[in-house]
Order: sequence, then structure tokens, then C-alpha cells
Amino acid sequence: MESQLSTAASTTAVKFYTLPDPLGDRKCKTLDPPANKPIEAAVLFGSEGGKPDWRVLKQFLIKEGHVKKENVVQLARQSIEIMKKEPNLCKIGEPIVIVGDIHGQYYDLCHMLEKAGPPSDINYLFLGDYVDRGIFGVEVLILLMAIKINYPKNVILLRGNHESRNMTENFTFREEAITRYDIETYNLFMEVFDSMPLACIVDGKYFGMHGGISPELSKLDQIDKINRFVEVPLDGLFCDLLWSDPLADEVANNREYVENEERECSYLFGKKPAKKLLDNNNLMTIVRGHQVQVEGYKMHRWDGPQSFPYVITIFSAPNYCGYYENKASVLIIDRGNLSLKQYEETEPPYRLPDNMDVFSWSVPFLAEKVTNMLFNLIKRGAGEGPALQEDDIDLDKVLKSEDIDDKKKKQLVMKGKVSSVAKMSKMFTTLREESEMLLQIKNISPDGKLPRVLKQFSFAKEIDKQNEKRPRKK
Ligand SMILES: [Mn+2]
Repeated sequence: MESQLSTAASTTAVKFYTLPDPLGDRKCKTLDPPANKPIEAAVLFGSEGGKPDWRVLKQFLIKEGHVKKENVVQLARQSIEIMKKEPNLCKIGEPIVIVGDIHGQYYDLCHMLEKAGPPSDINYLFLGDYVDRGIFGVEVLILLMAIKINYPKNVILLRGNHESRNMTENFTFREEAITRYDIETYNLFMEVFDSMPLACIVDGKYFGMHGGISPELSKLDQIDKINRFVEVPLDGLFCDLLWSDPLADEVANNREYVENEERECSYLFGKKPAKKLLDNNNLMTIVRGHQVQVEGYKMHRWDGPQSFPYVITIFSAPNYCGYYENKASVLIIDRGNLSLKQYEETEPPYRLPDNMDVFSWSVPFLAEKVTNMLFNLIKRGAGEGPALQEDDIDLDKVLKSEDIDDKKKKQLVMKGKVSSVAKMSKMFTTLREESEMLLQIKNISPDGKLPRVLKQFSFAKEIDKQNEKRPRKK
């Protein structure tokens, strides 16, 4: 995977400032040095009419480069300008790639773009959930904004349920955006989300949205009447488009809408309302994301195994959260033919949890080593002395005592010091071990609730259930 990305990087003419290696003594030769200076505005916006060079940006972000706040603000403002003029229900034609949830998995997004083809050659419909859970949400959003600005008519970015204040506060993106930039930038990102359209008709036949349909939806023009420039509401048509799920195949046939208990909001929809809506609006199928799938997609064939699906679920984040071990896929519609492109995980560069820097991370190790050194030094100084239980040394008593001569007193004082440094050393070892364990646990899951052994899709899904529901208002 890594070689694919670096080959692509070498074809880019622009050279970034990467960390110099004057002595040629980098320990890991196979890994390119990271970009060590922010991308210059002249490089980023240098080309035609102030549009960002998304290809250069993509490679720069792969190299873990930093984009300055002022440039991110410019990208956000430009994409808001474009998206706020779009209708709630967009229309786009084929050939097209339909992309499901990405969830901050930047390296998988780049891999997918290479596999499915650049947006200069083929249309793109993104079904939302760009951020949260994965740790590269900022990169995903920056690149998608740059692509949108370049191809405003050929790329549609729909809003997912995670493109909201409510979700990003309860998951990871708010913290990520504030750590990397600041609260002002985060608020601007929320404005970008508020401007995203809610649904899309592809080629007049395919009805795309993040979640699903709503009991309040009968005619498609109802969607354009929504005021979408707000936080995602707790119920109603707007909420359902981003939050609802199809019913399980076994029960979909004889049910209409039921309460979505797993999400604690919106509905589960069955065959009847789906068929009615598709028939009334002359549509073929519903294409949505929102639910992780072991193969990266699911065809909801409610008329039997050979029938055309009423709903197609697309999920585009492979090995979701680093523990589902699922494949990812995108749906391609070309000359009326539907095909799927499946792909597996691209290994991202290693990051310490919570965006911790290496200095804070190394403090426990340093403290342990220093006390260890101190302990060994003064232990030598103490030399051979009277045999005494370390804990029993009472310095005050020793110094005042007239039975003990000065030489012995000195030895006893030294012993006391050795004993306290030994205790300190032991404490730092425990601290270091505990912080290592904590990092390990945190690494496995964003909420620190999953032990490493649970690496199995269905089990992971079961354990993760609580994270798929709508968080209660704080
Ligand atoms: Mn979702």
C-alpha cells in the first residue's frame, strides 16, 4: 500500500519541504521524511483562477503536511460559497462513483480515489460522514473541499449525521479540529457542514442520501422546502434523511416504519414505504451509507435473492475504526450498469493517541530513567553500612542519637536517601507501565472500551452499538 502512495507522490512535479537528513542516518529508510513546512499559498492556489491544486494538496497531506489556518479558511469559504447555492436535492448524471462513509480515514480516501479514478474523469457523489472516529478528519475535509471547488458541478458532498455540532462534540472531530487549529476554524467547519445538500438524484433513477427515507416524505419536492442551513434537527424529514436505516431483510417485507431504537432517533423503514416512494417518483433504488458492512456494501433485495434491490448500502471506510476488519466499497454507475469496487485498508502513519506530542508521551520514561540513575549513583555513595531495614531509618532520631558516631550517622543518612529514591524509582516504573497500558487500550478504540481480542466484525459491531445512536443533548 505504502509503495502505491509513494509512487504517486514521485509523479508530482512539486517538491515539498521535507525534513532534511544531512547525515543520511534516518533509522527507517523505507519511510519518506514528513513535510516539515506548511504548504505555500502560491503552490496551493497557484494554478487556474485561484482554484486549489487538489492533486498537490492530496500528496502533501499524505506526507502529513500542515495547511495554514488562513488557507484552510480560504478553502472553507470557497466551498461554502459553492454549496450554499446548491438545492437541498441535487441532480447529477453518470458515469459516477458513489462513496459511502469515510470517517476520517484519509489514507483510505486517497487509495479509493486512485482506484476509482480522478474526479476530472468521472462524477462523484459522497454520501456523508466524512469526519469523526478516524483521526484524519481534518485531512479528509480539506481534500474534499478542494475537490469540490475544482469540480462544483461534478462532485456532490451530501451531509451525513456526523456533519453536525451534536455528533462532532460527542465523538472526535471537534477535539481534532481544535487541537490542529482552533475553535474559530471548528466553527467555520460547522458552517461548511450546514451548507451541504441533503439528498441527490443520480441519472434520474437513483435516490441518494446518507441515512434513508422518512414517513414525512411522499413527493421529492418536499426536500427542497427544508431550511437546511441549521444544525441537524432531532426529528422530521431533515433528520430522517440523515439518520434512518432500512429494516433487516427478514422483517422488511411486512413492516412500514418502526422506531429506530438502536439510534434512539428516527425510523427503520421497510419494503412498503420504500416501494411506494420509488414508484411514485419514478425511481429505481435508494442508495445510502450510514451502516458498516462486512463487504463494504449490502444489496437489500426484499423481493427475493434475484430481484433488484430496493436499497443499496455503501460503506467506504475499510477496517472501520481499526477493528471491524470490514472491506470497503464504492458503487459505480456507468452507462446504466452498476458495479462495485472493493478495497481493503491502507495503513496510515503512526500517531500517538489524542494528538499527544512525543515529549509529553516520553515524560514517564524519562522520569523512570532519571530516578534509576539517581538511585544507582547514591547507592554507591552509601557504601557498606550498618545493616538496617530501609523502612526503619528515622533520620531525626539517627542525627540526635549520641550512641552512634559521625561516620555511622553519615552512612545511615545515605541509606535513608537510597531508600527514598528507590521508592521514587518504583513509583515512576509503575506510572510508566500504567501509561503504556493506557495508550495501548486507547489505541484500540476511540472510546477505550474495546480490548484487543475483539477483532471480529460481528462482535465489534455488537460492542460498538452504543456509538451508533444519537448522543443525548449535554
Ligand atoms: Mn452515519
